[in-house]
Amino acid sequence: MSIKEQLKLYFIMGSNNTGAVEPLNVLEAALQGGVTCFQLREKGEGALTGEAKREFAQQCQQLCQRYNVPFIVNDDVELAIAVDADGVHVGQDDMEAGRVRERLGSNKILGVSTHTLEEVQQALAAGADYVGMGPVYATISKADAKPVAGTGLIRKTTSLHPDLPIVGIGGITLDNFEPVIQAGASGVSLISAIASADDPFATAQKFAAAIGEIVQREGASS
Ligand code: 3NM
Repeated sequence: MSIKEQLKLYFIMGSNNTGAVEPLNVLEAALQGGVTCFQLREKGEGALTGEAKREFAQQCQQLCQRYNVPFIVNDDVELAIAVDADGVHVGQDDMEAGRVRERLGSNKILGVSTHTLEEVQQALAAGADYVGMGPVYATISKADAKPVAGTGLIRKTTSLHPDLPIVGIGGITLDNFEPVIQAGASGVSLISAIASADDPFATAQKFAAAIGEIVQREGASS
């Protein structure tokens, strides 16, 4: 599967994103529902550290392997290497992307959060496989999120770099994801729409079906 295909429905979760529900149950439901990529993002209040984080990471990884879905670690390059994750995602305030690529080698997935065309260029030069762009809409899941960006940069970047896999992030729901794909993103990345859903399985399934439809429609018309 190409990276663009893997990015279609990119679920992000930490152990503290699922309220009273057991996080591994939410992840398994999401995988059964059809998420195509998973990122472990262990951040904020109550986030696991040390050995507990590593154990949780391995439990998530085992589930992802069972469903044949890439397991990406947010920010923690050493953890990713220790568990042999499929890749790493870094933001602009994390380890510099070029150094991450050096640590990971060439056969792992590297994703970088970008907010300007210059950051996109830098990410490409550093060897990024895909870029994340957000927040497209207002988000409650990231305390230090930047101002809402809409889909403008996704559109601009798509026209300059049509082959670059892009994923939109921030406040994305079943009701508002279409413009993100229409702007040129390969997929959507989200936490709360699935992690806080009453039925994560059904929600992931609806996303997967709806995104599949629109990607096909956009592909046919371009
Ligand atoms: N990064 P939700 S927004 C992890 O703008 C993250 O780079 C963002 O969570 C960015 O789907 C965000 O619940 C949070 O809004 C996404």
